[in-house]
Amino acid sequence: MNIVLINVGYIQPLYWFVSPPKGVLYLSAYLRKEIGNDLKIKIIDLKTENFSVEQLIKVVHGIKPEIVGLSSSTIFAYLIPILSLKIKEVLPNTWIVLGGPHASSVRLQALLESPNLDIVIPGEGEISLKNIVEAYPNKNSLKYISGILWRDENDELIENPGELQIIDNLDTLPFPAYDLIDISKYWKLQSMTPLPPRRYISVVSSRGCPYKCMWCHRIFGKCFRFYSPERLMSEIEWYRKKYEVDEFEFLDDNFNFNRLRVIHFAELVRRKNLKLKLTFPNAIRTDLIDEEVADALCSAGTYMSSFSLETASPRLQKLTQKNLNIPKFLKAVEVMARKNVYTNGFCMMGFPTETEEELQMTIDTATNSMLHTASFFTVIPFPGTQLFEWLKQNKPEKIINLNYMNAEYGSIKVNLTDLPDKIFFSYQRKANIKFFLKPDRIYRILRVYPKPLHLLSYLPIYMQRVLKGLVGL
Ligand code: B12
Repeated sequence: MNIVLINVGYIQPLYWFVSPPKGVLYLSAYLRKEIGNDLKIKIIDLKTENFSVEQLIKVVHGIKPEIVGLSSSTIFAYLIPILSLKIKEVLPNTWIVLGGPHASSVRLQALLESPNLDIVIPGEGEISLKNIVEAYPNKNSLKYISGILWRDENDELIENPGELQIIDNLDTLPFPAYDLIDISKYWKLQSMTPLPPRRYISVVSSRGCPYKCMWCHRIFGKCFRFYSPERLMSEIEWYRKKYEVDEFEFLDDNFNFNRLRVIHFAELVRRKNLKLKLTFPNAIRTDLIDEEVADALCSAGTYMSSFSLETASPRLQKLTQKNLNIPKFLKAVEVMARKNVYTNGFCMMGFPTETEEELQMTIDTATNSMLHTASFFTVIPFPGTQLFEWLKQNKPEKIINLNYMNAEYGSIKVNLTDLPDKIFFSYQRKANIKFFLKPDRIYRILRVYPKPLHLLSYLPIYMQRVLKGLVGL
């Protein structure tokens, strides 16, 4: 049997961050392990291949797969109806399965948006996709796979009862199938870590997060499941040997939720005397970092990490259920910065009911912190989040005309506050200007940033943010 898994999306002119498509890499490895060599899997990452729809269909048609899997976030979901239509036109018996963030966000809606889509898997995909592969070509037997959504032979949309089956023990997962992509293509592109292109592998060592931040999607649920330190170490050693890399980028939901795991992992790195370079552009819950965890992270090789403040307003921390301990956040950033870790901050501006004082509070707190760089994102309500539901109930006018197409940072104008647009957006300008023009910050960035000249490549993004603020809406 042939399967094609497509990572949907394109690199955008002002947002060129690309990450190896770990969703389809995990799925492929699992299918290979469970089903064996009868299965031939082809991964197509549209972001690196940059195929037009016609080129893509030609490649897929040439393979004649029984199943095509599409992996998409909501911002590229506009491509799903056209891709599934064109695939069905040339391969009417092929099942088209959608998974990934968009599927998890909109669930049944995805089948309504794309009349040629057969199946939606709203969450962790390994076990359900394996069950689907085993069910092919008997559509009726899909009714036995719990938690999936599908279209039957009569065009009826069906939501199977029960939860998706998930992997309880992540140590049992095979290593992601990096051999099915050309990893060197990603080494020439900007990864999620704001550093120059380099040889690296990106690692997801845990799934799920018990926190309840209202803007977040919980693709992997609230239960924190994780690789044991030994498993994490063996995966890293495998990559070092196979790809000759010593740099690893972590993209967990919450890498340090279990502090003992971090400490034990660092101990293994020390015992094996590995010289690793670790970055955490996404994976850290900052107020859980104490001195010992900071030491562990740094001794294991951490030299860059993002720290998510989101908002400095205690009221909004509570309302949004992030419940970050702000003094602990600031302390942890300081500890890491003093250890020469390049610290990048994430802030969110524009929560419903957010006031000017609260916006200013976030700007001041970030500016006066030891963060080297920071992004001041606009709050975007994605379907399927608690934030989206809150708006549906309380301020439906704010979401009525939202168009997520290409809604990466900076290119979507959403103002969920009660402030006039002009005032709200002026705070983002203020944030960038105040934060980045602080003289000691520029000095500190240049001192710690591994390749200062590379910073010039961020100028277009930075100028875009500032200019947007300057000219208002
Ligand atoms: C790495 C990352 C990025 C990278 C790369 C994203 C990419 N599309 O390649 C970059 C930096 C580009 C990025 C940017 C953004 N991101 Co982002 N990002 C992530 C992050 C942290 C990790 C993704 C990952 O590798 N996960 C690990 C793999 C194993 O999981 P997975 O891909 O979800 O795959 C599993 C299941 O989803 C499913 N599955 C996946 N694909 C398929 C396909 C089939 C056929 C099946 C059956 C199943 C299936 O099975 C897989 C294994 O269990 C996630 C958070 C998270 N925890 O996932 C957010 C996340 C994906 N990002 C998110 C957002 C909002 C964004 C931005 C829009 C933010 C912004 N405002 O600018 C931008 C723009 C996105 C873009 N251009 O695509 C949201 C997506 C929400 C949505 N509904 O689309 C997430 C979920 C964060 C969150 N918790 O809310 N992001």
